[in-house]
Amino acid sequence: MKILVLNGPNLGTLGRREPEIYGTKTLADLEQLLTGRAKALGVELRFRQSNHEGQLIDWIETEPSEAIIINPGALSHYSLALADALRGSGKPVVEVHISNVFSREPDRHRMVTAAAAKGVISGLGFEGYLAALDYLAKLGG
Ligand code: CA2
Repeated sequence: MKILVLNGPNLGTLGRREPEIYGTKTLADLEQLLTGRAKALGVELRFRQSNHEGQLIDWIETEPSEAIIINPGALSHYSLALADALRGSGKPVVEVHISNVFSREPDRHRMVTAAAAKGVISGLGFEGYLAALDYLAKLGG
């Protein structure tokens, strides 16, 4: 089984800013953590990060995978285009947020892309990605 792991705007600089919200670990640390778990599960992961909405949509449309884990970053709160692409993929999607968006500013409580996901995990840090991976691996495909 192949799972596409997408991270959206600003997540390429994880670990370098606002550590009180996002922690001190980098995107490379996250990828290493997930790769370890994926090996144990017998799942193949494909990692992509972009600051651009259109690039994320292109990957959703073209990257081969049976399921998607996505942290759309702030695009979660307003991108109907990204929501359409996720819905259009017909694949099981789990949306992950490192921080608990519901304990933050009201603008972050609006979750547009979440409606296109099977489920959403918010506030568990990198553990949220691991939980998403475990769940999707169980679904198989
Ligand atoms: O909690 C999350 O994972 C977020 O998706 C992160 C997004 C934010 O806009 C969402 O509301 C929640 C990106 C925040 C800025 O990215 C940074 C990355 C590294 C260091 C500082 C900020």
